[in-house]
Amino acid sequence: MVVLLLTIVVFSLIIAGCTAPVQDSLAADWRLTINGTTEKVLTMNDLRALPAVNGHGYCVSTTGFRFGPYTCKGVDLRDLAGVAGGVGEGRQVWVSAPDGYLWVFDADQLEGRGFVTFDENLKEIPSPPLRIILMYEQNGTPLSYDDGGPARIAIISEQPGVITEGSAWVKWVDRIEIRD
Ligand SMILES: Nc1nc2c(c(=O)[nH]1)N[C@H]1C(S)=C(S)[C@@H](COP(=O)(O)O)O[C@H]1N2
Ligand SMILES: [Mo]
Repeated sequence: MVVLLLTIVVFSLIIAGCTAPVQDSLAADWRLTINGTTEKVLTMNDLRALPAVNGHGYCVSTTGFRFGPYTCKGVDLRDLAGVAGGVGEGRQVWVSAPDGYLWVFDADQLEGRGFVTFDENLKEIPSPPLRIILMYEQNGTPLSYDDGGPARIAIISEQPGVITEGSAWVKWVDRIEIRD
């Protein structure tokens, strides 16, 4: 009986060891550098400890391919900038990733304005209030590498069905800079 129990325990540990850590190490090895008036480096636990926002996200690539709709959870970009001194009047936020990809958000966009938005038929619609977040959960699960994880920019809205341009959805974000 004891042997059987031990066998079960050992096998459970082996199985857990083979499945869980892949996703875990993606997040565990990740660091986010935020450069403002000061510079801060955050871990995934630090990111998750900041106030979380939820919303609907849906984007389209330049080729017309749609990604989503998703429910998105993350941290407002203004709160992230706040960690390193905040976004001053009229400044920009530069968001980049290890592959060299960079996207710049202006002061208006940080307030959720000035984005081009589409309905599900890709017909342009007036933009509702939006929010830029650094997303770490998509549809209730940690963001996978293929989806741009562990952390990716998402442009979210309160109501579903609002599509934004995919180019702003920076994948694998590891650096945020506040610039003039
Ligand atoms: N780091 C990074 N993020 C990125 C990109 C990229 O090349 N690198 N491409 C952007 C563009 S142009 C689009 S449309 C979306 C979806 O791109 P995908 O089709 O390569 O997933 O991700 C955006 N985020
Ligand atoms: Mo794109």
